[in-house]
Amino acid sequence: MMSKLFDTIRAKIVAGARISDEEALALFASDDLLAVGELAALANARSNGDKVYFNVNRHINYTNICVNRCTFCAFSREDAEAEGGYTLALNDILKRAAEARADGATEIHMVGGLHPDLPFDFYLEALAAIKADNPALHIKAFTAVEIDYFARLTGQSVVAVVSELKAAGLESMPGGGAEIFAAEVRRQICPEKISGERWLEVIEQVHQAGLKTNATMLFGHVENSADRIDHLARLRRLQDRTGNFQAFIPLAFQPDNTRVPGAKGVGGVDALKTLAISRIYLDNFRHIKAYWVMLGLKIAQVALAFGVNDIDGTVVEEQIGHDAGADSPQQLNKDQLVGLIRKAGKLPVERDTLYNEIRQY
Ligand code: V47
Ligand code: SF4
Repeated sequence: MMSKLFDTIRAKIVAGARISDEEALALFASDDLLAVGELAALANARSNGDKVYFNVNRHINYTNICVNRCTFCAFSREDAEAEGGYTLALNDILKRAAEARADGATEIHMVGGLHPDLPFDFYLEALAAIKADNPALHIKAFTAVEIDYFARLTGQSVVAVVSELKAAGLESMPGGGAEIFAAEVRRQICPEKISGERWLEVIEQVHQAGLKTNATMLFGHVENSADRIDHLARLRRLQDRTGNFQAFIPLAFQPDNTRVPGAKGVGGVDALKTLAISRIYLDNFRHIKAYWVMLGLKIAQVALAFGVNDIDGTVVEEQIGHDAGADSPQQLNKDQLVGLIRKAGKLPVERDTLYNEIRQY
């Protein structure tokens, strides 16, 4: 029976047709990890060949103070008095950006908590100052959650907020804050956060403003397979309308220091299956990214045989996953990324944020 499922899906991939939600659910139910992975590898090879992308980037998390306090988040703090609470001054941000540029970075990935007191001008000034110092550095910053927060903070529309951020130097957005769209799951893991519907609505407006973004899915907490498929289905529909998603990034939940009852984190089999099914289901996403910070280097490398064609970047300073117990390194250098990809039998390609090729190795 299962082999019929795999035959049907293989035929669809070859014909460029889409799999249904029921077929995706059946893949999640299958124990044949290698068969799922092989289909994902086929789908990936058809659009990306042997190429695996990475970039040289640096993360800057400007504050961990956040009014939301999602239960899965070990990074956030209630206020400045809480132990470990911090907010970077503009100079600290600029120092990090200057170091990134000196290290050959092409991208700054900048996100943070929803700070109760920082004015919208703080973010505009940070963008403008980074750009003034480093005109060639691409700034990928803020999630839909932050954009919605800025809109509420300023009493402006999403369109107006995005246009000010763009004018100050924002060039694209990462994919965070999506978590799992289903309301019942959000009620348990991020009751204060904007709804899944709002996340999609904000991103649609960002796409209409001409910015590319990524999309993520936080998996391995309280959600089930149907919730994951629902999440993928909503992303596939939005991508049909805008085409401005670049990469999809399943984020493996890290449970340490979090407040999600009973959540154990993600095993290697589930991680690989989820990446593979994402590749097969999201036929309109060109790039599926294995974020090594959350997956660990070994699973991220093996994922390259399971439909993944992007292994993220050098990262340099990561708080969100490591505060929650991720046992990956803080940073990788270019040689390590190239080595990981090469030893998986793939062709390492350094890219910029918009997937222009910088160099093949
Ligand atoms: O939105 C928070 C997640 C996200 C935990 O777009 C956690 O290129 C696992 O979105 N365990 C931020 N995940 C990170 C993110 C990202 C990372 C790398 C590349 C890109 C990209 C985007 O991290 C949050 C949330 O979903 N997160 N806590 C945790 N305990
Ligand atoms: Fe705040 Fe984001 Fe952490 Fe939620 S995941 S508590 S919104 S920093």
